[in-house]
Amino acid sequence: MPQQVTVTEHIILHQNMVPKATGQFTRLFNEIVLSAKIISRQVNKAGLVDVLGFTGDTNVQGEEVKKLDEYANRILIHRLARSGVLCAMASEENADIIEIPHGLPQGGYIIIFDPLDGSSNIDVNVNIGTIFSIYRRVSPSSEPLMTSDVLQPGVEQVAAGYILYGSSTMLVFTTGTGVHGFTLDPGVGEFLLSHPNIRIPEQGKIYSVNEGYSQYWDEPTREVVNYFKSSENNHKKPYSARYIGSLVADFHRNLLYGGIFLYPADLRDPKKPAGKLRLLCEANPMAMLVEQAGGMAIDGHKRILEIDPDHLHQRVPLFIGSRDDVKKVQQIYAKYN
Ligand code: AHM
Ligand code: MG
Repeated sequence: MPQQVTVTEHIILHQNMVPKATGQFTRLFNEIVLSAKIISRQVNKAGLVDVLGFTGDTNVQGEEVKKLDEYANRILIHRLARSGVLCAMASEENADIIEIPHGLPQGGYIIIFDPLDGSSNIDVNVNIGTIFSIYRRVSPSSEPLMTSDVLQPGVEQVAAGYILYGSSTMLVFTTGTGVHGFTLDPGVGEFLLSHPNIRIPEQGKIYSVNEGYSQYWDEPTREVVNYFKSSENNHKKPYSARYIGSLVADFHRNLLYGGIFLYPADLRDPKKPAGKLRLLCEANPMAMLVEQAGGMAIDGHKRILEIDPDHLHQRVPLFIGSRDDVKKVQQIYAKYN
């Protein structure tokens, strides 16, 4: 422990390298870290205290809200609002932009988060995660916040990351200078640097997709998945299928081992031709992370990070992972244009 770098130490060291650093980002990050510890503690107690099951409410996505979803959302909103450096927040669980309560100090950052991703796994003790994405306000602080401050393309993110509640709790993030992973040491209650400078292998051996929906896929998606399953691919043998159904866990495994995660467009529901995952709170932060680790993220054709969002809960098809694997997807999709 004495030689190990804590996440706070890491952030302070890197902030000092940024000209005109004011310490605001460090304050925001400290609240993310504290929220992660509080949520992790509650996740670990699931089954012992009454936090499993549903609250009885339905969220903005039309999904039933689990008690732990609601708990994580409440903790994040409460803690982050108190960082004193935010002008707005947005959560997967809230229909609208969340304002900073009157009387609390504000600043120039905006945070967007999915408080507890992979909810279907909560009650069965399978990995879940928290995802976050941070932007700077663009409009002058003397004027009212604009919707366009929150609806920025992913290239404008100043930081992004996730907390994975797994066999251990990990915080993985980027501030634009590589991807770093920290593991929570429960004995001392600190996140310690365990995975410095993560690089995703250029080509993987794993594909991750919910293949149960294959009858609803479009032609290019079928060809893509057949490619990874065939022995005619770059790898010369079929990729292994791995799908947890928790984006954070599926992404984390592929980040470390290499591979591709797909959540394609789904023709089941004509109102949702863009698949299930949300651009702002899921696809963009993961896209920033994967690019910082040397991988790629596209919607089939274009870079996720360059998509101009038009609403808060916009969905997007997502193909993300090792560079060569995602490039292959792009080539296959281009044939169908
Ligand atoms: P959630 O935010 O409601 O938990 O939904 C997102 C999750 C992702 O973690 C995961 O990749 C995906 O939904 C799984 O969806 P499906 O069950 O359709 O495969
Ligand atoms: Mg989610």
